[in-house]
Amino acid sequence: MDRTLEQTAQYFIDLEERYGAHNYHPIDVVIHEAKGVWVTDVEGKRYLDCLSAYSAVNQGHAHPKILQAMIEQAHRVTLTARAFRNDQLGLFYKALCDLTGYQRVLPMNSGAEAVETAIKLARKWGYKVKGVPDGKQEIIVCEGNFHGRTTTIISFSTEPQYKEGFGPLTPGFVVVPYGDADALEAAITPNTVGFLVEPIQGENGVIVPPEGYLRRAAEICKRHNVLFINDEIQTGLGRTGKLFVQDYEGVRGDILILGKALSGGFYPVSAVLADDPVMGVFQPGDHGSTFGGNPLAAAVARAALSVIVEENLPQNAAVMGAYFKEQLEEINSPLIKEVRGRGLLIGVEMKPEAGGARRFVEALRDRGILSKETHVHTVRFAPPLVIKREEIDWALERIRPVLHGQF
Ligand code: IF1
Repeated sequence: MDRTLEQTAQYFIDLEERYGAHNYHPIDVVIHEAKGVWVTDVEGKRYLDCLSAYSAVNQGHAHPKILQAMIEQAHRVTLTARAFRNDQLGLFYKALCDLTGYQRVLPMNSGAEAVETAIKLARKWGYKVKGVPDGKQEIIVCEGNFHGRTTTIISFSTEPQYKEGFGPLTPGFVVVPYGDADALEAAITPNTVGFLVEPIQGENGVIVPPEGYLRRAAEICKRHNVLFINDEIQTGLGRTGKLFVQDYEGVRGDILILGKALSGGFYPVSAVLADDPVMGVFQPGDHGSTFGGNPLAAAVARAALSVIVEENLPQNAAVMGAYFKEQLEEINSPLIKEVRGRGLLIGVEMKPEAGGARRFVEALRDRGILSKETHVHTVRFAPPLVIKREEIDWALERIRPVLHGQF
């Protein structure tokens, strides 16, 4: 089929390369549209999406219920600013609190903004409630953490590239090994106000901590009057087979941070959840955001939450994820070092002699599977939670030869 230049992938790649900042090294697939687990590129090729925009489209691309909610609200009003009230925000607050059992919500936009909000909340709580002198507040974080890209957040990253050249960095953070509850307890001082952790480290390569780690960490935090701050921006809202990873161990973060799938990928929506004793330290004027809690975001998020519940997505992620992971483990390729994950958050770490995950990701793309490498050697598989078994089987037929190096 003859295509005009403007219909070729290369045309769009060249535009991005010429005019865009080079802060990413994307896989060269130019997506034109998407529905459910499938995406189609500008040349009509179809792919099964095994990244879900880093777990932002748990509900599947272009979910009709969320789309409908967005269109209807967009026709009414999209942004009022928090100088005034609107008829969507309170409904969103209630839906999120009813679903999670938390008493209060602070709505933001990006995940990083929600993490920054949680950091400010913990520091303020430490100062006003725990009595830590202002400026002395400490927050403990983990080796291998990923919580976003703002200057404060990368200040406590342990990934040199994420922080090099971005100084001066924000002080007040203490790094401990991930998965080591004893190291956490040893790092606590009278000035410690919070422990910020991902219950499964996504960007670090889908690192699942030892069984009981979250429970022990939460107990240690309680015993030392330290806020347990659980970042479930990537792992939350059904991704790992329960609504939240914290549910596996009966843990309840003093602060719970959500984002990504909170909007089903339609709009940047994030939120910080806490109960009155913590959230109550914020007074009018302490914190805010132009778009945070806008009526369009609230309407979209309410629909996104109802899809997760009505379509029983956590349960589907548990069943499909167990099957997907078991099948990946059975591939038994000499190039695979380990298959890790929970629910539909799965990482396949290749051995160093395999030459890095990128070439496998590109071979998978050539066969119609979209995935992404992380930390050089790990291929991440995280399809939308609406995926069916026959779609996983379709993917496995293409994944098996590639992970055997047959390409
Ligand atoms: C990129 C991956 C990276 C997150 C957790 C907060 C945020 C994220 C646990 C910040 C965001 C995104 C960012 C994006 C790629 C992706 C990602 F882990 F999901 F794969 F980078 F590590 N907490 N993760 O995972 O949320 O501000 O982006 O909305 O920066 O390349 P955000």
